[in-house]
Amino acid sequence: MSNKTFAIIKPDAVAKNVVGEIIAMIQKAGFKVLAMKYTRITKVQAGEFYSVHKERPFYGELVDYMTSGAIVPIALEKENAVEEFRKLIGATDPTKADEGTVRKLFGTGIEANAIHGSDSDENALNEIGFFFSKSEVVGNQ
Ligand code: IDP
Ligand code: MG
Repeated sequence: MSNKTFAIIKPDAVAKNVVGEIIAMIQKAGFKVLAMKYTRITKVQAGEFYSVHKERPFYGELVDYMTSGAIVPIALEKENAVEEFRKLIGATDPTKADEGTVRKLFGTGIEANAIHGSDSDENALNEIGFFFSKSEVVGNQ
């Protein structure tokens, strides 16, 4: 089992200037940052990243939203990382997320929900590879 997961602080949270607060929450929860950058992606990249959702009605809007501003992709490590991180971020819809979760605290809607978290070990490794080359990830040198 992999102990890695992948996060993106999404454009709404970056625009709210809460990147530091979110990273503090992630670190306080015991995750080690393996790689991180402040960047922006193209529509082609966003479309590829979210290609599993291409048949969903919100796909086009999701691509527009994820390319609307800066994002902060982060590779993370912790025991049982994928499941632990999904607990830390809360439900997709911030109004349904548990108190104290990242999405409850910082999300503004079902789309602009502040943060992404991988949903499986396999996807975590693929998503880390989508944003970072092997040598950029701590421990992979
Ligand atoms: P997740 O991020 O909690 O895993 P997914 O179902 O994988 O949720 O959806 C990916 C992203 O697509 C969500 O985080 C959110 O930004 C957006 N999204 C999900 N459902 C909806 C919707 O019903 N309307 C608009 N955007 C949505
Ligand atoms: Mg998902």
